[in-house]
Amino acid sequence: MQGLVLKSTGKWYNVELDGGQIVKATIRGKLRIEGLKTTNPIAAGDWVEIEFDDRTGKNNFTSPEIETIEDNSKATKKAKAKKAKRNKERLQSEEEQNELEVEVNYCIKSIVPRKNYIVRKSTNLSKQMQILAANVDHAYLVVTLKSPVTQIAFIDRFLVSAESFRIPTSILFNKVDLFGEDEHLLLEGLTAIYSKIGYACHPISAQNEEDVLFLREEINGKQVMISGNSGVGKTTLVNSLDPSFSLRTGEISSVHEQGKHTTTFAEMHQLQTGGYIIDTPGIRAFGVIDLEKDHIAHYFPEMRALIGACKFHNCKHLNEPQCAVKKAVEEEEISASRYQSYLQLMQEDQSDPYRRNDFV
Ligand SMILES: Nc1nc2c(ncn2[C@@H]2O[C@H](COP(=O)(O)OP(=O)(O)OP(=O)(O)O)[C@@H](O)[C@H]2O)c(=O)[nH]1
Ligand SMILES: [Mg+2]
Ligand SMILES: [Zn+2]
Repeated sequence: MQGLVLKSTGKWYNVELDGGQIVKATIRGKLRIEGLKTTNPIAAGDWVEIEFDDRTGKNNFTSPEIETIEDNSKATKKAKAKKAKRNKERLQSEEEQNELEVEVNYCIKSIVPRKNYIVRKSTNLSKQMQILAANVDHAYLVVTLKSPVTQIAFIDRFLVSAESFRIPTSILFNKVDLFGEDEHLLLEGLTAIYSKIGYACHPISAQNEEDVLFLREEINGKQVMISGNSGVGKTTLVNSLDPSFSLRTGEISSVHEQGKHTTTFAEMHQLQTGGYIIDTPGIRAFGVIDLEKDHIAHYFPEMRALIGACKFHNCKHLNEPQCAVKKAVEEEEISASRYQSYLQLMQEDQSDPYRRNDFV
Protein backbone atom coordinates (compact mmCIF):
# COMPACT_ATOMS: atom_id res chain seq x y z
CA MET A 1 0.00 0.00 0.00
CA GLN A 2 1.04 3.61 -0.35
CA GLY A 3 1.34 6.26 2.32
CA LEU A 4 2.20 9.92 2.58
CA VAL A 5 5.20 10.84 4.75
CA LEU A 6 4.24 13.52 7.25
CA LYS A 7 7.43 13.61 9.26
CA SER A 8 10.91 12.15 9.08
CA THR A 9 13.06 12.03 12.19
CA GLY A 10 15.81 10.17 10.36
CA LYS A 11 15.04 7.20 12.58
CA TRP A 12 11.39 6.64 11.87
CA TYR A 13 8.68 8.22 9.81
CA ASN A 14 5.11 9.26 10.48
CA VAL A 15 3.12 8.05 7.52
CA GLU A 16 -0.51 8.74 6.70
CA LEU A 17 -2.38 5.84 5.14
CA ASP A 18 -5.50 5.93 3.01
CA GLY A 19 -8.34 6.88 5.28
CA GLY A 20 -6.23 9.16 7.42
CA GLN A 21 -4.67 6.69 9.88
CA ILE A 22 -1.18 7.81 10.90
CA VAL A 23 1.37 5.05 11.54
CA LYS A 24 5.06 4.95 12.37
CA ALA A 25 7.34 3.27 9.92
CA THR A 26 10.99 2.53 9.57
CA ILE A 27 13.23 1.44 6.75
CA ARG A 28 14.01 -2.26 6.85
CA GLY A 29 16.53 -3.84 4.59
CA LYS A 30 18.00 -1.99 1.69
CA LEU A 31 16.37 1.05 0.25
CA ARG A 32 17.65 1.85 -3.19
CA ILE A 33 17.44 5.46 -4.13
CA GLU A 34 18.19 6.95 -7.47
CA GLY A 35 19.83 10.30 -7.81
CA LEU A 36 21.20 12.60 -5.15
CA LYS A 37 22.95 11.39 -2.04
CA THR A 38 21.31 13.21 0.84
CA THR A 39 21.41 13.12 4.62
CA ASN A 40 17.72 12.22 4.67
CA PRO A 41 16.64 9.77 2.00
CA ILE A 42 12.93 10.27 2.66
CA ALA A 43 11.38 13.66 3.33
CA ALA A 44 8.06 15.09 4.45
CA GLY A 45 5.82 15.12 1.41
CA ASP A 46 7.12 11.88 -0.04
CA TRP A 47 4.82 9.07 -1.09
CA VAL A 48 6.14 5.66 -0.09
CA GLU A 49 5.31 1.99 -0.57
CA ILE A 50 4.71 0.70 2.93
CA GLU A 51 3.95 -2.68 4.53
CA PHE A 52 2.78 -3.89 7.91
CA ASP A 53 5.70 -5.65 9.60
CA ASP A 54 5.31 -6.92 13.16
CA ARG A 55 9.02 -7.70 13.49
CA THR A 56 9.44 -4.07 14.32
CA GLY A 57 7.79 -2.83 17.47
CA LYS A 58 8.76 -0.95 20.58
CA ASN A 59 12.26 0.55 20.51
CA ASN A 60 13.29 -1.90 17.88
CA PHE A 61 14.73 0.37 15.25
CA THR A 62 17.12 -1.06 12.77
CA SER A 63 19.70 1.21 11.26
CA PRO A 64 18.47 1.68 7.75
CA GLU A 65 20.82 0.69 5.04
CA ILE A 66 20.56 3.27 2.34
CA GLU A 67 22.22 2.65 -0.94
CA THR A 68 22.58 5.42 -3.43
CA ILE A 69 22.75 3.79 -6.81
CA GLU A 70 26.14 4.13 -8.54
CA ASP A 71 27.89 5.41 -5.47
CA ASN A 72 29.82 3.04 -3.28
CA SER A 73 33.15 4.79 -2.98
CA LYS A 74 35.36 4.92 0.07
CA ALA A 75 34.23 8.48 0.65
CA THR A 76 30.63 7.26 0.84
CA LYS A 77 31.53 4.63 3.43
CA LYS A 78 33.30 7.23 5.52
CA ALA A 79 30.31 9.52 5.20
CA LYS A 80 28.04 6.65 6.28
CA ALA A 81 30.11 6.03 9.41
CA LYS A 82 30.01 9.72 10.22
CA LYS A 83 26.29 9.77 9.66
CA ALA A 84 25.73 6.80 11.96
CA LYS A 85 27.66 8.63 14.68
CA ARG A 86 25.65 11.79 14.17
CA ASN A 87 22.38 9.87 14.27
CA LYS A 88 23.44 8.35 17.57
CA GLU A 89 24.17 11.78 18.97
CA ARG A 90 20.88 13.06 17.68
CA LEU A 91 19.10 10.31 19.59
CA GLN A 92 20.03 12.15 22.73
CA SER A 93 17.89 15.04 21.67
CA GLU A 94 14.95 15.73 23.87
CA GLU A 95 12.41 15.16 21.17
CA GLU A 96 13.58 11.67 20.33
CA GLN A 97 13.88 10.73 23.99
CA ASN A 98 10.23 11.62 24.45
CA GLU A 99 9.18 9.62 21.46
CA LEU A 100 11.27 6.52 22.08
CA GLU A 101 8.35 4.62 23.50
CA VAL A 102 6.56 4.33 20.22
CA GLU A 103 5.30 1.35 18.33
CA VAL A 104 6.85 1.20 14.92
CA ASN A 105 5.30 -1.63 13.00
CA TYR A 106 5.33 -0.61 9.41
CA CYS A 107 8.24 -0.64 7.07
CA ILE A 108 8.99 1.43 4.01
CA LYS A 109 9.87 -0.52 0.91
CA SER A 110 10.40 2.19 -1.66
CA ILE A 111 9.79 5.81 -2.54
CA VAL A 112 7.22 6.63 -5.19
CA PRO A 113 8.96 8.74 -7.88
CA ARG A 114 8.78 12.39 -6.87
CA LYS A 115 7.18 15.17 -8.83
CA ASN A 116 9.90 17.43 -7.44
CA TYR A 117 11.82 18.21 -4.26
CA ILE A 118 13.88 21.02 -2.85
CA VAL A 119 17.38 20.46 -1.55
CA ARG A 120 19.82 22.65 0.29
CA LYS A 121 23.48 22.05 0.73
CA SER A 122 24.90 22.08 4.20
CA THR A 123 27.17 25.07 4.57
CA ASN A 124 29.63 23.29 6.83
CA LEU A 125 32.58 21.43 5.39
CA SER A 126 30.68 18.20 4.84
CA LYS A 127 28.61 19.86 2.08
CA GLN A 128 25.97 17.20 2.49
CA MET A 129 22.64 17.64 0.83
CA GLN A 130 19.40 17.78 2.74
CA ILE A 131 15.98 17.40 1.16
CA LEU A 132 13.76 20.04 2.73
CA ALA A 133 10.50 18.68 1.31
CA ALA A 134 9.21 16.56 -1.54
CA ASN A 135 6.32 16.93 -4.00
CA VAL A 136 5.92 20.63 -3.40
CA ASP A 137 3.24 22.51 -5.36
CA HIS A 138 4.21 25.89 -3.95
CA ALA A 139 6.82 27.29 -1.56
CA TYR A 140 6.30 30.18 0.84
CA LEU A 141 9.45 31.95 1.93
CA VAL A 142 8.92 33.78 5.21
CA VAL A 143 11.08 36.89 5.45
CA THR A 144 11.41 39.28 8.39
CA LEU A 145 13.02 42.70 8.23
CA LYS A 146 13.29 42.82 12.01
CA SER A 147 13.65 40.23 14.81
CA PRO A 148 15.45 38.55 13.05
CA VAL A 149 16.69 40.31 9.90
CA THR A 150 16.61 38.12 6.79
CA GLN A 151 19.55 38.83 4.47
CA ILE A 152 18.69 39.78 0.88
CA ALA A 153 21.28 37.28 -0.33
CA PHE A 154 19.45 34.54 1.57
CA ILE A 155 16.19 35.44 -0.20
CA ASP A 156 17.87 35.30 -3.60
CA ARG A 157 19.63 32.02 -2.90
CA PHE A 158 16.35 30.43 -1.87
CA LEU A 159 14.59 31.75 -4.96
CA VAL A 160 17.35 30.55 -7.29
CA SER A 161 17.09 27.12 -5.75
CA ALA A 162 13.31 27.03 -6.00
CA GLU A 163 13.57 28.11 -9.66
CA SER A 164 16.06 25.34 -10.34
CA PHE A 165 13.64 22.78 -8.88
CA ARG A 166 10.74 24.50 -10.68
CA ILE A 167 8.82 25.27 -7.51
CA PRO A 168 6.69 28.43 -7.68
CA THR A 169 7.38 30.65 -4.69
CA SER A 170 5.71 33.54 -2.86
CA ILE A 171 7.30 35.77 -0.24
CA LEU A 172 5.57 36.44 3.06
CA PHE A 173 7.01 39.49 4.81
CA ASN A 174 6.14 38.69 8.41
CA LYS A 175 5.96 40.66 11.67
CA VAL A 176 4.74 43.87 10.03
CA ASP A 177 3.24 44.77 13.42
CA LEU A 178 6.84 45.42 14.59
CA PHE A 179 7.74 47.66 11.66
CA GLY A 180 8.79 51.26 12.09
CA GLU A 181 9.21 53.77 9.29
CA ASP A 182 12.53 52.30 8.11
CA GLU A 183 11.15 48.79 7.77
CA HIS A 184 8.08 50.05 5.94
CA LEU A 185 10.30 51.79 3.40
CA LEU A 186 12.43 48.69 2.99
CA LEU A 187 9.30 46.57 2.59
CA GLU A 188 8.09 48.87 -0.17
CA GLY A 189 11.43 48.61 -1.97
CA LEU A 190 11.64 44.83 -1.71
CA THR A 191 8.02 44.34 -2.73
CA ALA A 192 8.66 46.46 -5.82
CA ILE A 193 11.72 44.40 -6.74
CA TYR A 194 10.25 40.94 -6.21
CA SER A 195 6.73 41.48 -7.45
CA LYS A 196 8.11 42.97 -10.67
CA ILE A 197 10.00 39.73 -11.26
CA GLY A 198 6.82 37.74 -10.67
CA TYR A 199 7.03 36.63 -7.04
CA ALA A 200 3.85 37.39 -5.11
CA CYS A 201 4.70 39.41 -1.98
CA HIS A 202 2.41 39.64 1.04
CA PRO A 203 2.99 41.69 4.17
CA ILE A 204 1.51 39.77 7.12
CA SER A 205 1.47 39.41 10.83
CA ALA A 206 1.40 35.65 11.31
CA GLN A 207 -0.10 35.95 14.79
CA ASN A 208 -3.14 37.57 13.28
CA GLU A 209 -5.50 34.95 11.81
CA GLU A 210 -7.23 37.53 9.60
CA ASP A 211 -3.91 38.34 7.91
CA VAL A 212 -3.38 34.79 6.72
CA LEU A 213 -6.94 33.90 5.70
CA PHE A 214 -6.04 34.30 2.02
CA LEU A 215 -3.48 31.53 2.40
CA ARG A 216 -6.12 28.97 3.37
CA GLU A 217 -7.63 29.38 -0.06
CA GLU A 218 -4.26 29.24 -1.80
CA ILE A 219 -3.24 26.07 0.04
CA ASN A 220 -6.53 24.21 -0.38
CA GLY A 221 -5.96 21.25 -2.71
CA LYS A 222 -2.17 21.68 -2.66
CA GLN A 223 0.88 20.40 -0.84
CA VAL A 224 2.97 23.45 0.08
CA MET A 225 6.09 24.11 2.10
CA ILE A 226 7.08 27.01 4.28
CA SER A 227 10.69 27.98 4.77
CA GLY A 228 12.93 30.73 6.10
CA ASN A 229 15.41 31.56 8.86
CA SER A 230 14.78 30.41 12.42
CA GLY A 231 12.42 32.67 14.34
CA VAL A 232 10.70 34.31 11.38
CA GLY A 233 7.33 32.87 12.45
CA LYS A 234 6.80 29.81 10.25
CA THR A 235 5.21 27.69 12.95
CA THR A 236 3.21 30.64 14.27
CA LEU A 237 1.78 30.97 10.77
CA VAL A 238 0.84 27.29 10.61
CA ASN A 239 -0.91 27.60 13.98
CA SER A 240 -2.87 30.60 12.70
CA LEU A 241 -3.94 28.73 9.59
CA ASP A 242 -5.60 26.06 11.69
CA PRO A 243 -6.60 26.95 15.24
CA SER A 244 -6.84 23.24 16.13
CA PHE A 245 -3.01 23.09 16.05
CA SER A 246 -0.86 24.13 18.95
CA LEU A 247 2.60 23.55 17.56
CA ARG A 248 5.55 24.70 19.59
CA THR A 249 6.96 28.13 18.76
CA GLY A 250 10.02 29.80 20.27
CA GLU A 251 11.10 33.16 21.55
CA ILE A 252 13.67 35.26 19.73
CA SER A 253 16.95 35.53 21.62
CA SER A 254 17.15 39.07 22.94
CA VAL A 255 20.92 39.26 22.53
CA HIS A 256 21.31 38.15 18.93
CA GLU A 257 17.78 38.89 17.71
CA GLN A 258 17.69 35.38 16.26
CA GLY A 259 15.47 32.35 16.51
CA LYS A 260 16.38 29.30 18.54
CA HIS A 261 15.64 26.53 16.06
CA THR A 262 12.46 25.49 17.79
CA THR A 263 11.15 23.26 15.01
CA THR A 264 13.64 20.42 14.67
CA PHE A 265 12.11 18.18 12.01
CA ALA A 266 10.12 19.09 8.92
CA GLU A 267 6.52 18.09 9.45
CA MET A 268 3.53 18.15 7.19
CA HIS A 269 0.16 19.19 8.62
CA GLN A 270 -3.24 18.78 7.03
CA LEU A 271 -5.33 21.92 7.29
CA GLN A 272 -9.00 21.60 8.22
CA THR A 273 -9.77 23.93 5.36
CA GLY A 274 -7.95 21.65 2.90
CA GLY A 275 -4.41 21.09 1.72
CA TYR A 276 -1.16 20.15 3.37
CA ILE A 277 1.52 22.49 4.70
CA ILE A 278 5.08 21.41 5.47
CA ASP A 279 6.59 23.39 8.34
CA THR A 280 10.38 23.18 8.15
CA PRO A 281 13.16 23.88 10.66
CA GLY A 282 14.73 27.33 10.34
CA ILE A 283 17.61 27.49 7.91
CA ARG A 284 20.66 29.43 8.99
CA ALA A 285 22.32 29.51 5.62
CA PHE A 286 21.10 28.36 2.29
CA GLY A 287 23.74 26.50 0.34
CA VAL A 288 22.64 26.34 -3.26
CA ILE A 289 23.42 22.98 -4.79
CA ASP A 290 25.99 22.89 -7.54
CA LEU A 291 24.54 24.76 -10.46
CA GLU A 292 26.26 25.02 -13.81
CA LYS A 293 27.59 28.56 -14.05
CA ASP A 294 26.02 28.82 -17.50
CA HIS A 295 22.61 28.11 -16.00
CA ILE A 296 22.56 30.49 -13.07
CA ALA A 297 21.15 33.40 -15.10
CA HIS A 298 18.22 31.15 -16.11
CA TYR A 299 17.19 30.98 -12.48
CA PHE A 300 16.88 34.77 -12.26
CA PRO A 301 13.59 35.26 -14.17
CA GLU A 302 14.40 38.90 -15.00
CA MET A 303 17.68 37.78 -16.61
CA ARG A 304 16.07 34.78 -18.25
CA ALA A 305 13.76 37.22 -20.02
CA LEU A 306 16.79 38.85 -21.68
CA ILE A 307 18.36 35.69 -23.01
CA GLY A 308 19.30 36.22 -26.63
CA ALA A 309 19.52 40.00 -26.22
CA CYS A 310 23.25 40.10 -25.39
CA LYS A 311 25.83 40.44 -28.19
CA PHE A 312 27.43 37.09 -27.40
CA HIS A 313 25.20 34.06 -27.23
CA ASN A 314 27.31 32.63 -24.40
CA CYS A 315 27.45 35.93 -22.46
CA LYS A 316 27.95 35.40 -18.73
CA HIS A 317 26.81 38.96 -18.00
CA LEU A 318 30.07 39.81 -16.24
CA ASN A 319 32.36 42.02 -18.34
CA GLU A 320 31.25 41.28 -21.87
CA PRO A 321 30.53 44.22 -24.21
CA GLN A 322 26.94 44.95 -25.22
CA CYS A 323 25.49 42.83 -22.46
CA ALA A 324 21.72 43.32 -22.18
CA VAL A 325 21.72 42.26 -18.51
CA LYS A 326 24.34 44.80 -17.47
CA LYS A 327 22.54 47.47 -19.45
CA ALA A 328 19.32 46.60 -17.61
CA VAL A 329 21.14 46.88 -14.29
CA GLU A 330 22.52 50.31 -15.27
CA GLU A 331 19.06 51.44 -16.26
CA GLU A 332 17.69 50.05 -12.99
CA GLU A 333 15.38 47.67 -14.83
CA ILE A 334 17.16 44.87 -12.94
CA SER A 335 17.81 45.65 -9.30
CA ALA A 336 21.39 46.12 -8.18
CA SER A 337 20.91 43.76 -5.22
CA ARG A 338 19.67 40.95 -7.46
CA TYR A 339 22.65 41.42 -9.79
CA GLN A 340 24.93 41.38 -6.75
CA SER A 341 23.44 38.03 -5.70
CA TYR A 342 24.00 36.77 -9.23
CA LEU A 343 27.66 37.81 -9.10
CA GLN A 344 28.13 36.09 -5.75
CA LEU A 345 26.74 32.82 -7.09
CA MET A 346 28.90 33.11 -10.21
CA GLN A 347 32.02 33.73 -8.16
CA GLU A 348 31.38 30.96 -5.71
CA ASP A 349 33.79 28.13 -6.14
CA GLN A 350 31.66 25.08 -5.54
CA SER A 351 34.64 22.84 -5.05
CA ASP A 352 36.39 24.97 -2.45
CA PRO A 353 35.80 23.32 0.91
CA TYR A 354 36.84 26.46 2.75
CA ARG A 355 34.35 28.67 1.03
CA ARG A 356 33.00 31.03 3.62
CA ASN A 357 30.51 33.12 1.73
CA ASP A 358 27.35 31.38 2.82
CA PHE A 359 25.08 33.72 4.64
CA VAL A 360 24.37 33.31 8.28
N1 LIG B 1 5.43 40.48 16.78
C1 LIG B 1 5.30 39.36 16.09
N2 LIG B 1 5.87 38.24 16.53
C2 LIG B 1 5.74 37.11 15.80
C3 LIG B 1 4.99 37.09 14.60
N3 LIG B 1 5.05 35.85 14.10
C4 LIG B 1 5.77 35.12 14.96
N4 LIG B 1 6.20 35.88 15.99
C5 LIG B 1 7.01 35.46 17.14
O1 LIG B 1 8.30 35.06 16.68
C6 LIG B 1 8.81 34.03 17.50
C7 LIG B 1 9.28 32.87 16.64
O2 LIG B 1 8.17 32.28 16.03
P1 LIG B 1 8.18 30.77 15.49
O3 LIG B 1 6.85 30.54 14.86
O4 LIG B 1 8.62 29.82 16.51
O5 LIG B 1 9.30 30.87 14.38
P2 LIG B 1 9.81 29.72 13.38
O6 LIG B 1 10.06 30.38 12.09
O7 LIG B 1 8.89 28.57 13.39
O8 LIG B 1 11.22 29.32 14.03
P3 LIG B 1 12.04 27.92 13.97
O9 LIG B 1 11.10 26.81 14.28
O10 LIG B 1 13.10 28.10 14.99
O11 LIG B 1 12.59 27.83 12.59
C8 LIG B 1 7.70 33.66 18.48
O12 LIG B 1 7.96 34.31 19.70
C9 LIG B 1 6.45 34.21 17.82
O13 LIG B 1 5.45 34.56 18.75
C10 LIG B 1 4.37 38.31 14.16
O14 LIG B 1 3.72 38.39 13.13
N5 LIG B 1 4.58 39.39 14.94
MG1 LIG C 1 9.15 26.57 13.83
ZN1 LIG D 1 24.98 39.44 -21.03
